[in-house]
Amino acid sequence: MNDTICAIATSQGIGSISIIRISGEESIDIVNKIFKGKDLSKVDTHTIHYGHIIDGEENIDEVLVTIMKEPRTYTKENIVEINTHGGIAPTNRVLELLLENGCRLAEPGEFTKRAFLNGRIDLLEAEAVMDMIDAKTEVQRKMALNQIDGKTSDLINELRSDMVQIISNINVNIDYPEYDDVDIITNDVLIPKITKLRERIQRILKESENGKIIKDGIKTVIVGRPNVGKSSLLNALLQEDKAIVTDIAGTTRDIVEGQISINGILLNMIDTAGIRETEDIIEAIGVEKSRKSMEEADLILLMINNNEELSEDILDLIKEMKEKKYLVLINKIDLETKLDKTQLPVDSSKVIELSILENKGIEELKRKIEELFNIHEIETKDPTYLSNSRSISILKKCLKRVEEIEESIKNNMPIDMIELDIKNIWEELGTINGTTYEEELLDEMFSRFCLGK
Ligand SMILES: Nc1nc2c(ncn2[C@@H]2O[C@H](COP(=O)(O)OP(=O)(O)OP(=O)(O)O)[C@@H](O)[C@H]2O)c(=O)[nH]1
Ligand SMILES: [Mg+2]
Repeated sequence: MNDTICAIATSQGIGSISIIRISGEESIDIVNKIFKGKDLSKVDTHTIHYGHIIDGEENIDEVLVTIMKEPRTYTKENIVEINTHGGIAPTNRVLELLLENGCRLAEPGEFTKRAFLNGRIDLLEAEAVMDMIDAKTEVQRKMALNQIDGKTSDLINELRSDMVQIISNINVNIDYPEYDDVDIITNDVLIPKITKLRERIQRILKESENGKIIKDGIKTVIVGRPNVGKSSLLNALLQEDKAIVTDIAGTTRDIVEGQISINGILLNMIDTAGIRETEDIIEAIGVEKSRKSMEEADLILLMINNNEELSEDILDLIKEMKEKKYLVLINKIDLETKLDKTQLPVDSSKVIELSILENKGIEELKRKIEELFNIHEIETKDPTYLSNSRSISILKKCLKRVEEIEESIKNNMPIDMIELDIKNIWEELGTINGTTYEEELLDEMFSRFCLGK
């Protein structure tokens, strides 16, 4: 039997109401011991009751108590919620009384963990609860809700049921090879089924990029040689003087960050130290950081100066970032043109001309970013995507193994071996929504939740 847990579910500070949540077999009995108004053990489920919380003779607070009896509750256990006045003192005093009367303080995420362990929600749905709490934009909220409603789990469940179909097809062949009416599973029959499965996984993974963008935003790094106007661009986008701007080359030495939103999608902007060879130890560390942020970026904005000739090191930078999404920004077009654009080894659709000084080109830059990441589509489509790195990495592993099976079939591997492989992948996929799970994973995952959830 689970012990009875309690926690303050609302954020702690001054507010008109605080909610203390209690879950477990004894929750009604425990609250009944400190409640004056009526006998809570005799009330109907899903009802609200007015009264006082008392400590012996002393009245502590005037409250409303909600009684929800299992199984139709968040945790599938008896839940009581006490609405106290929302100050720190009354809330803490009621919490202390609950602890003195047999409750244990819940760990972060423990209510949701119980909801999962008691089979009310699966792991993807549990993770989405946290995403909903963290949601800052409309599209983040919609994506979290779809996941809470099980739409994301359906993606995985459908994949798994396709696999069961394949496994049972193979089984019939192995177990009853003499039956005439059973379609004999030959490689010719199997290959298209596996290919379909692979394509489906690939599609889910491709779309999960949108999920990651909705959830984490687009990590956008501005790089280039010193003094080209990188910090000026950051400030212009943020519409505040966040980074120091001077005409001295090497002004920015550390990373400067800020956030803007394009149609509800967050752009995490990172301004970096201008890249050049330098004897200055501090600047050199900054340059190293610039290179590192390029590696981690979802989008690189390489800025060059219209008023300078193209240098070898810019060409090197372009080579380095070709694997990534990038745009080349030619800044200072208000000054005399010394740059020969035709020497740039990039497609002209990736080049934008700017004058930050004269506020030119910034809207075009935003438009290009929108295009590059299909932000319009992300914003308008119903967002059902895998979005957390845990599930995406499991699915990537499964994709690799499905590809291996495709190879094995082509090489005529015995069918019972293939069946075993497919079963293993089916099990692995189950770890995404927690059909199978390890204790350690649960501890790690739920510890990231907030208290009282
Ligand atoms: N003429 C002109 N000057 C600009 C423009 N954009 C920025 N500047 C100037 O260029 C100088 C350098 O700008 P910053 O934004 O500090 O350049 P940076 O790339 O961040 O430089 P580091 O931090 O040294 O790498 C400043 O004097 C800016 O006012 C522009 O479009 N036209
Ligand atoms: Mg700078």
